[in-house]
Amino acid sequence: MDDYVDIIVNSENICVLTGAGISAESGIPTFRGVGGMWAKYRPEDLATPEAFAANPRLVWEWYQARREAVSRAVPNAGHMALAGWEKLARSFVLVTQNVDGLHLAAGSRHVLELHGNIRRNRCTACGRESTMDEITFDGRPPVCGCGGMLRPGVVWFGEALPEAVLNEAFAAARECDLFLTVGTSAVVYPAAALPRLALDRGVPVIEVNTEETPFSAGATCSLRGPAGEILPQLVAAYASAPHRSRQTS
Ligand code: BJW
Ligand code: ZN
Repeated sequence: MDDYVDIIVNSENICVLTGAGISAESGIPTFRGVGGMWAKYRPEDLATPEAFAANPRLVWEWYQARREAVSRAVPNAGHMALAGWEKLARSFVLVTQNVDGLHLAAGSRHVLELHGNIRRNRCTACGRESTMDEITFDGRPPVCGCGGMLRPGVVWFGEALPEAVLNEAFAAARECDLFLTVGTSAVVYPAAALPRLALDRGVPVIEVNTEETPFSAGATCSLRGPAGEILPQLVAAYASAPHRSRQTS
């Protein structure tokens, strides 16, 4: 890591892409890899519009169980470190694939939720949005005031990501001078295109992950370990750089 501290501390416009791995230390299971949810469930059985149309009850049960885990979870040292980093950098955009809302709970402000938020619902008929606290789940898929069936407010395979949010994420990847990927297997598009876009511009891309990923070999630097341990070290180095201490004192 020491070889890359200079690159990190001299960066001012930072873009970070996070995935399920950053919330693993808050007790939320990842999708793939060791202990991942999809060792038990096939994504096409649960996270597609087709799966929902075929068996809305099964999909709702899965999401309600995950919502319970999310509502018990609190941000960990990795989330907190990113929230602190945002306060130190000139520009800091936090793009997340996570639907658990833990970056906002940690105090991060410039958060782009690419895949929606599990705490929200959307009516499949009128599009009205509601929160998870506004519904009761008695085993049957809940229904909107208009009579339409509600669905979780997340993005499933084959669905478009929210356009304005995605555009802002691409702009951040095009404008940053440092890009970090944290706790993502980097296999789901279009999110996985963001670090590749930064690399193609010659911008350093630092990966933080407990395991090797398909992106590791191409990354400028791959830091192997838990985000909750590595991110606080990066932020401490960033905060204590001599030129930055002068600016903030
Ligand atoms: C730690 C750690 C610790 C553990 N510290 N690290 C072929 C090529 C290109 C694209 C496609 C293709 N075929 C199909 C597509 C498109 C498809 C796609 O990318 N598929 C690939 C799988 C091939 N993409 C889509 O369909 C997207 N939409 C789209 O393309 O629309 C086009 C369109 C345009 C216009 C009109 C209509 C359509 C949508 C993708 C939606 C993804 N949705 C999900 C579910 C969200 C809801 C929910 O939560 O239920 O999003 S899938 C799931 O994967 C979830 C995640 O956000 C996403 C990414 O996973 P993530 O975050 O990387 O987690 P993991 O588990 O994979 O990795 C965790 C990592 O953490 C691991 O590496 C661990 O090692 C590490 N780790 N502990 C640090 N403590
Ligand atoms: Zn409705």
